[in-house]
Amino acid sequence: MGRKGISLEGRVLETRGRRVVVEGPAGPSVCFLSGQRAVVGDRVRFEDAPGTGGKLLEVLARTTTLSRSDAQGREQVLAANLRGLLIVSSVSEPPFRAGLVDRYLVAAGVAGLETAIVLNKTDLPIGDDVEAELSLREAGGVPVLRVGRGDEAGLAALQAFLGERPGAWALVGHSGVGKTSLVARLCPEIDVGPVAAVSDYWGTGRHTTTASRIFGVEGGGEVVDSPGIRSFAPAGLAPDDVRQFFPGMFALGCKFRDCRHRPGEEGCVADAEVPADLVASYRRLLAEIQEIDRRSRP
Ligand SMILES: Nc1nc2c(ncn2[C@@H]2O[C@H](COP(=O)(O)OP(=O)(O)OP(=O)(O)O)[C@@H](O)[C@H]2O)c(=O)[nH]1
Ligand SMILES: [Zn+2]
Repeated sequence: MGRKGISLEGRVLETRGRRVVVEGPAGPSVCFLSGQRAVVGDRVRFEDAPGTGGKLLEVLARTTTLSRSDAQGREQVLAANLRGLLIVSSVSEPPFRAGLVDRYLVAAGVAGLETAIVLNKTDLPIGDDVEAELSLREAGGVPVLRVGRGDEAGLAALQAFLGERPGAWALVGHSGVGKTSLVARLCPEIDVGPVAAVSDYWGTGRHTTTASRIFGVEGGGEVVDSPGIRSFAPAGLAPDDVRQFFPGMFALGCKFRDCRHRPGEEGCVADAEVPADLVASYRRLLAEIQEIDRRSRP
């Protein structure tokens, strides 16, 4: 108990109700929240009390936040200080949805996060349409990584990608694309290494269901898996967000700097400079967002 009373700094690795696991200078410790709202990734000050559970003192300023709005329209922070979003999609089962990928790309841009598209289930036959959609976004600057059952090289490439980009990457994507399976493949040490040691702190065994958690990836890097984030439907986007963050569409030399690249817009170079299919995807998302935006105004 010698350290009691000393304020330490650490990072929230895992949240579960009113308790969080904080990675501090001397390893992980369980802390109790006292009024604060800490989310996974938060940098915090805490007071350690080994054995009895430490106390969270303060949540430090966040560099990035990933948020959604709840049913009452209030902002709810899902994770803090993330580096990026891994947008997980699948070749099929469920079908690849370019529109959802685009929404995530724009939402990540708004939140100041890096992005990569992870195409999973490459063991299933890939349609030309999926390849074409991916190429367009890759040409727009978004890294595309491919993984699938039995593809060890693809998995190693994803691990290397994360290892070269330290910081926490949250997995998002449609239900069934394989996020859980992917975390298990990225972090094969889950049941034996330091991650399991963290879970043992709960005193309820290893296979506990957790609200949110940062996992260390083999070879370095980190992924975040959280029910709130994985089912996070990018909402609250504004038409201007689409203009600013849609891949391959934000650095065009149109006559007007705030050009929204709608069909026939004066001085717009989008049709001349960007592949037609990407412009079409952009306009589809813009139209959807404008419609939502219009309906939400009185
Ligand atoms: N063919 C194939 N199937 C896969 C692959 N990865 C996962 N699956 C299957 O896809 C289904 C969904 O996988 P999950 O990992 O539960 O998907 P998830 O994205 O976590 O789904 P939610 O928890 O609903 O968000 C399971 O039946 C997996 O066995 C893969 O690489 N290839
Ligand atoms: Zn334009």
